[in-house]
Amino acid sequence: MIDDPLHALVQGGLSKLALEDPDLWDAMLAEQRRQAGTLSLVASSSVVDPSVLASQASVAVNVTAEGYPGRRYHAGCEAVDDIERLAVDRARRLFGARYANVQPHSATTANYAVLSALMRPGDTMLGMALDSGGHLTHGSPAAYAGRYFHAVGYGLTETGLLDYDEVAELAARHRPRVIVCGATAYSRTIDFRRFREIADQTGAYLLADISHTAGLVVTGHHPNPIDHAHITTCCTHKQLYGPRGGLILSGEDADGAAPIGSGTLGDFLQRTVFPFYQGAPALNVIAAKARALAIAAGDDFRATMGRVVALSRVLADELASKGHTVVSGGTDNHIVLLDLTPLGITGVMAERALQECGIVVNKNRVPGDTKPALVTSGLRLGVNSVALRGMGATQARACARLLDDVLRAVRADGPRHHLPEAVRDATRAAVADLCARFPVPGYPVPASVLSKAG
Ligand code: DSN
Repeated sequence: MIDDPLHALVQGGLSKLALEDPDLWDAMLAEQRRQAGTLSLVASSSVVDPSVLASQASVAVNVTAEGYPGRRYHAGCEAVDDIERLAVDRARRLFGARYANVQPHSATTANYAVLSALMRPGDTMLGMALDSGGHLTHGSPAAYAGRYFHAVGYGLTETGLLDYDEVAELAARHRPRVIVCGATAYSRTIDFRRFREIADQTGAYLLADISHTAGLVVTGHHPNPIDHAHITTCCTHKQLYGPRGGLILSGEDADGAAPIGSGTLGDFLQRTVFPFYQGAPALNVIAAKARALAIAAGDDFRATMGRVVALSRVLADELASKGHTVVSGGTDNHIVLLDLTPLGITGVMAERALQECGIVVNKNRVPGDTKPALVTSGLRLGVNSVALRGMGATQARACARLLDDVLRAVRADGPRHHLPEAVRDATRAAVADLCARFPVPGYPVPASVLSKAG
């Protein structure tokens, strides 16, 4: 028996859950087994360290604490103030930022807080178009940003590279209040300095959303936008391997004048999150953010990010050498975007066929795609999770082989897909073997995974 309240509480909770709520327990167990026994190549996901998981399962969840450390609207916040201060300090240090706000519930929330504080409905913003690799919050007509603001979208050149000339031309023509840079399905380096030049020439605020590349940024594998953008946002669950949540950061501009109202940009951003956009923060999630940020400052994380870049390149090169169409001609980050048009299958067919084999990916529109978002002509692959599992170039080549086998074997059967049984079984066996040999560090390997491995 472990005699400390943190262990006792969580262990007691798990025992109670197993006993009193078998339906929920079984579903949670099934999810843990699914993750252990499948190969996740979902670019927007990663895996939290068990200590991040434990931080989120803490009693900080019970505290209502509107406001900020030392200035709360509720009593009893001394310990959670320390938790939030730790998270803020760690975020600032990790990104080299002067200002950090760790309260946003997600990067979507962070983006909308910033956009709706900087702009009035109908004001103009310029962001990467969703079809070119941007995010819903960057101005898609399907989302709040595109509905409430006059959103203009920029895209890619014919060779699939971000079209900075188009950004400059659109900025000069439309004079946006905010330019958003950052992407969710773009595999190349983003030149934040160039974006800032364009923003300065046209009097716009520059917002960099680095949700997808935050881990590469903090380890020096991708340029850091902190001192180029006025404001930087990111989520903590994609490449920081943290809990589901967001951050707002600012560098040299943080001490400049607030866009609206008194004080500095940093003061403005504080007001923007609370009371303008959010109520009470989730302090247990902030505890988990603090833990993830500490891990992201360590050598193991740096090594993981090194593997991310290396794995991704090998995956892109191998797939290209097997004749697949890699959008943007390759990758500089964790993303490999495939255009499946030459194969005569849709993204959803490929996604489902791969899932049958234990490989989890997501269908994604590609530049110029004419298919709807739930069908698509492309697949987005990402290597955050497999890099954490310790896989290297050899395994990246193995993954490319498996992907190639399945993508070449799958056939359109009306709107459905057909995958020959032999390909499915062989791929499943290879996936099970990889999963058993490369478990997620700190996660127990379920017996069901070991038994399927060769
Ligand atoms: N932004 C979406 C993605 O990149 O998949 C979901 O987080």
